[in-house]
Amino acid sequence: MNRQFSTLSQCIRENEKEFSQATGAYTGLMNEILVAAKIISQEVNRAGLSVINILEQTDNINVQGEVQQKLDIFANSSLKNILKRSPYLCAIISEEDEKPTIIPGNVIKGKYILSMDPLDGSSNIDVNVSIGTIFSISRKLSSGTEVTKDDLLQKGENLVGAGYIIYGSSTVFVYSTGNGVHGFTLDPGLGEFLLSYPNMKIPSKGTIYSVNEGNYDLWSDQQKKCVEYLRKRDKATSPPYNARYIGSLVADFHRTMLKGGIFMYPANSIAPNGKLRLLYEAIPLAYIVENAGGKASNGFQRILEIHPNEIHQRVPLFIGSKENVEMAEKFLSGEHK
Ligand code: AHM
Ligand code: MG
Repeated sequence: MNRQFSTLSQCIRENEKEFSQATGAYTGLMNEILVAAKIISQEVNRAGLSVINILEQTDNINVQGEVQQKLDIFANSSLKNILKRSPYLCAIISEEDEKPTIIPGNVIKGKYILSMDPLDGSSNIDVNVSIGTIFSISRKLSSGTEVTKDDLLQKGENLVGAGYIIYGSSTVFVYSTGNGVHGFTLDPGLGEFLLSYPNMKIPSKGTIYSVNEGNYDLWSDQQKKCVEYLRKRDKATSPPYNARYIGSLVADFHRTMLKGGIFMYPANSIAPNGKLRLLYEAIPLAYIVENAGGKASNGFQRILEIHPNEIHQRVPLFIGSKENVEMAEKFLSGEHK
């Protein structure tokens, strides 16, 4: 049988050829992430088999004050064990670690910094709901022997690439280096990610909204009005919206990429900056969605223009189809009533 397919490694290599000054470092780094993704995928798929051992919560509390589960720790250490030995990286920022990991031998020669949420949505593991890894890659700006605060806290506009891996009914790896967004599905038999979503484009408008409405009472009046508008059945010009909320960011985002619509995690009176983290959740997904023709905002400003002040900073997130995100922004500014 003569099957025509492209693997993720082939596409990454071909992508490198488009940059005349490429040294192969980025390709090398992506291949290391890819290996870690396969390891995590295998472990996530086995999680149901060893419910007691793997899913038992550990006593560790992460920097966000949440109970870490064993698979979070497994994903964090799998990625870090591989990436710490990478000659291409000088620092790793992880949701699970209070401080950035600086790789001492690489501060001068490692030209990239990786920010990641190793296993997002981990409270969903024990109910078989999709979970995911989110990452972004930026360049070290300074040339000295230290990784500076400015190197670590860069705007999303500076990214060199970003991606996410969803561990769902299949494992899908989606990434962009600023030149389109491509998705690959893991063929478990071959152990290879095969191109399944070439050049992904998000619809300019969708009919799905995704938000935790359990927080309704805590929202601003403008936020309430926005969701009330989406729930109205008597709009003459638009089809009615459907609500979908998984509570697992990568899964909610992946659906939004494919079907269009809007995912929101707004500010509320208890969490004035929302829940999601700027550096390793909002920025990478904003980079992906913009490269697919969509939009990402904190309600007032483009996510990729926000300058992070600290590595675990939170940000309200409105992400998805361009028209839907613009509509939400109009509600928040009071322009749309
Ligand atoms: P986590 O990083 O601790 O896994 O939390 C992030 C998750 C996201 O996946 C999801 O979008 C959000 O939390 C859901 O929050 P809520 O339960 O408040 O709706
Ligand atoms: Mg997370």
